[in-house]
Amino acid sequence: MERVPLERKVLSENARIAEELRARFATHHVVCLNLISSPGSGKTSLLERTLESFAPNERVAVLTGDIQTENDARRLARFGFPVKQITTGGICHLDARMIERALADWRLEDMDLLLIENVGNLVCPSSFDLGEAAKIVVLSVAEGDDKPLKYPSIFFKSDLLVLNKIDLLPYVPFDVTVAEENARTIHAGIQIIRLSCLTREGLSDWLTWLQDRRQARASLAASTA
Ligand SMILES: Nc1nc2c(ncn2[C@@H]2O[C@H](COP(=O)(O)OP(=O)(O)O)[C@@H](O)[C@H]2O)c(=O)[nH]1
Ligand SMILES: [Mg+2]
Repeated sequence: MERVPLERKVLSENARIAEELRARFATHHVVCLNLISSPGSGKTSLLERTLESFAPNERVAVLTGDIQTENDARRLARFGFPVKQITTGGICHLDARMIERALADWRLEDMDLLLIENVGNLVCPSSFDLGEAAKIVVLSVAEGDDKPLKYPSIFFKSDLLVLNKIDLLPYVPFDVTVAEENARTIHAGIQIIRLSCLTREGLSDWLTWLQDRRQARASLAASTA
């Protein structure tokens, strides 16, 4: 009985902090992206492929969320960019307060791209705004082409669907056309990139998408300067 008002209060407090974060990202011209997927779809792998493609002077930083362990931060720290693990200790999503705390000793002036890997979960993270410019949903072909219909909220709220592990298509009953149709049934304007973090096929499309978002932010900054 008490649950609904409490949930509403938590979400409105989260929305308030997220708006503050969004304003800070705008002031410092930081593009913040929130990567969401089930456990194991390839979020950390996509970040590994992304960071390894960047020159050492790229102004990028990563926050990675998990219920337990620092494993992902260790995997990502080897590329030399600032990386911080947020361990939620049982909570199934990141919230705006966690991001605010994690950023407390980082200078937004020093970055123009902040990549956030959310806790592996297709449901809860979709309800918590982190002040990001865009949510990105990663779905791997091992998960079934019906997932956009089963978990519509995250597909509805994401600007981009990364369809990962396409190298496995010969081995799994996954119809890419059906998956994409399902995603577009939920969100007609969703962009879709097919890729494999293993073979790197399609990776350049993702890097171009990322670069376009950064350039759009930089142009906006220049026009308002
Ligand atoms: N075959 C294949 N395996 C992948 C690909 N991307 C990630 N993996 C594997 O999938 C597993 C989970 O990946 P990970 O990046 O940890 O997923 P996360 O839980 O979403 O961060 C790891 O064993 C990866 O090596 C891919 O494109 N193809
Ligand atoms: Mg991970």
